[in-house]
Amino acid sequence: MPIDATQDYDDDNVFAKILRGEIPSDKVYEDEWAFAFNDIAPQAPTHVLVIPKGRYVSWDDFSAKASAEEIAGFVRAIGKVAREAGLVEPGYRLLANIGTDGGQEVPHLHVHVFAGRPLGRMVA
Ligand code: DGP
Repeated sequence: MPIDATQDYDDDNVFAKILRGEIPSDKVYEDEWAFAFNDIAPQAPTHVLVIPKGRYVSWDDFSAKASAEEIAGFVRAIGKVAREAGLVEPGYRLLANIGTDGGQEVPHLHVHVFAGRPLGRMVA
């Protein structure tokens, strides 16, 4: 069920539990600002989720409230995940779903990293 991106942060969401180590995940990267792990239902040969360590419901929440340091750290972490996985060539796709029409299901900001096959031309 897609979520309302304007809701308050829910500390019981599944990615909060992954961050706290309460449920397992297949970690691929971690630093001060971000945590990255393989998606449980991959839609491409590589399908990684990168999440900020801070409590942000969505990209909207994050872009409005996060500090410049947090934003820089998160954006750099996404780039690092892709570089360390060797994705820069032949390329990859980043995607963040936001709110009901965006199809966001987990109320903790996450950026999808897709790669490993030609992904085609993106159309909404
Ligand atoms: P979105 O629709 O953008 O909110 O995508 C949520 C993604 O999160 C979806 O691709 C499946 C993934 N996901 C949901 N629950 C879990 C989980 O417990 N572990 C992992 N690794 N991924 C999950």
